[in-house]
Amino acid sequence: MIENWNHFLLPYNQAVDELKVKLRGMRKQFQNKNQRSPIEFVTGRVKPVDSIKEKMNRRHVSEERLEQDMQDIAGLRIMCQFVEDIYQVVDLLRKRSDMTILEERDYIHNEKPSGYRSYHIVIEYPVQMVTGEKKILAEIQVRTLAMNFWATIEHSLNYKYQGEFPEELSARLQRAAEAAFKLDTEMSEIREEIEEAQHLFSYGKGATPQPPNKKDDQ
Ligand code: 0O2
Ligand code: 0O2
Repeated sequence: MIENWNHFLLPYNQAVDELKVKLRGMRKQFQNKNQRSPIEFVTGRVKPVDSIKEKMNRRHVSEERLEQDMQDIAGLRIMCQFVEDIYQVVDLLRKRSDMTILEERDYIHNEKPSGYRSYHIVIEYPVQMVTGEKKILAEIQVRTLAMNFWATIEHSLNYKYQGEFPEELSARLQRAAEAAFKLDTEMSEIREEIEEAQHLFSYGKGATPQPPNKKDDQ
């Protein structure tokens, strides 16, 4: 019986705080090199206790198995501009030595029946506690801004309908998900133009200009 949830969740809170700093740091490093970052922004949360209990009931997860069987008690989200950025971010995460990737789920090319798209990674992450090291699981969801827009709206509608969408609404959401993906595809196709414009725009905001075509390898 978990008697003190605050105590149980302490390493998860610490992991989310640390991972937010680290993932946001990746964005800063790109900006510092005057390069476009594949990461637009990062959010994170520890699953509220009520949601943990609800998911335990729904999935028949016992308290003894909670740490191993609920992979998203610590949840991070990385938002990207382009679909290609998602795979660049995933590659960067694979190379890190401060986390171990346990699972990857590509819901971008294998979208869920709802229309949901994102790339999910489950990591094992060591947290340094005063009592020693504690390895916890965390889920990182990597998605485009368009995928995030769709998922946020669909998630809030879920609260209203408790997952039991009327058929018409469900079909509309699936069509909206396809439209969002079409937007992502279109944006990828004009990506070079967009990147050039964003680079010029960042000069205007005081970034140090680089000579054209200079490979930025510092
Ligand atoms: P809701 O209604 O549940 O969406 P700071 O570090 O101070 O800039 P802060 O306040 O810690 O920011 O929050 P942050 O990092 O902006 O993100 C909090 C939000 O992240 C949550 O919103 C979630 O929507 C979202 N989030 C991030 N990762 C996940 C995840 O893996 N799963 C889920 N379900 N949500 C995630 P709220 O405030 O909880 O509101
Ligand atoms: P929260 O905190 O409300 O976000 P399953 O739950 O069986 O689909 P599994 O194996 O536990 O899946 O993990 P999966 O599918 O890789 O990831 C589950 C999480 O992905 C969900 O967390 C959502 O954050 C997100 N997700 C998956 N499908 C959908 C969807 O159709 N719509 C939206 N908006 N989000 C989705 P939880 O558990 O719902 O918790």
